Amino acid sequence: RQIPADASFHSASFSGTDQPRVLITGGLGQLGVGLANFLRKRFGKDSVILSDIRKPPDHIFHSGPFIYSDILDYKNLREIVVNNRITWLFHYSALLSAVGEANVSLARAVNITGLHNVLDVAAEHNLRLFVPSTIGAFGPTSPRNPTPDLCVQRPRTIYGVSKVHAELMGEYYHYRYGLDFRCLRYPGIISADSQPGGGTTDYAVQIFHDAIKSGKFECNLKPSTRLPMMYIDDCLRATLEVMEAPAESLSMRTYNVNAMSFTPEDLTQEVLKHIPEFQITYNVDSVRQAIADSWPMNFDDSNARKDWGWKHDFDLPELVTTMLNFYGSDTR
Ligand code: AKB
Repeated sequence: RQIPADASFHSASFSGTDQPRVLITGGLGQLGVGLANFLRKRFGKDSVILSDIRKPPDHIFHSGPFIYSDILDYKNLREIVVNNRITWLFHYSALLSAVGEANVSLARAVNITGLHNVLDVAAEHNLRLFVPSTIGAFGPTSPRNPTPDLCVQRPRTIYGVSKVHAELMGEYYHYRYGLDFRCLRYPGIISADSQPGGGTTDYAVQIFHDAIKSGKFECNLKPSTRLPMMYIDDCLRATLEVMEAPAESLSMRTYNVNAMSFTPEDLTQEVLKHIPEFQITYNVDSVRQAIADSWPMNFDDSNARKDWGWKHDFDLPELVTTMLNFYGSDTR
């Protein structure tokens, strides 16, 4: 692997006016397909390649370029970047918080070793690299209400540890080699057409499916558990906005982004406005509850708002209306 010995190659082959050629890793997770569709509207269908190690469903395979890519296989990754003249890489492969605790060695391989491959290929080929981080990069000793960008980060999950590692490694490669690394710490992301898998904030997606399907939902967090959340449209827009922001506007390379904070109780009250017969019960999962209790309750994203003009569109009422409308069952 050949990483430049200094930062002199910085922006040698990419200028902000070029149309990017995009690769998305971990493309069949909660966010990849939505991001691909969003970027394809902006940059053209063939400019955005979705990749994963899993076989895509037909509708995804036919909606635009899809390729096999294993982030643990450095040569495979490099071949894809070279053959497709990739200039922007969105690295979405990761095991999330709850599933990571159930399989620490796999989480360590995917989230840490995989990131090393991605950083090296991005540095070697002068890519602009986006890596999502998370509220999970904070822990019980971080200030939780609100949580600023810069504070103590001592997460107690392998997911959180791997994300702090990603933030620090990306920033190190930026300062050491000139890598154009950009990172947002996402709150829990709520999406209608794609499912999360193995996260602590998943309840806030599942509740809509179950409310529509059966009018009932069993929640695995306590009613008073407050966590930062965001609707997927805001998440995708924030991601593109930070990627397009002029480098001079970025006073740092890892930003908190936020939209709202709510508890299962708050969310239930809002769902009840649409489905008065909705019923929630609680069956707390101790692993998820311990994780949630160590995470931010409110996220301070004032630097993102100040530096590159971040502004969310969806608060809780719009989120609930949109999610229920998506399933065609807004009963008002
Ligand atoms: C999880 O719950 O693990 C993720 C996250 C907040 O990073 N959704």
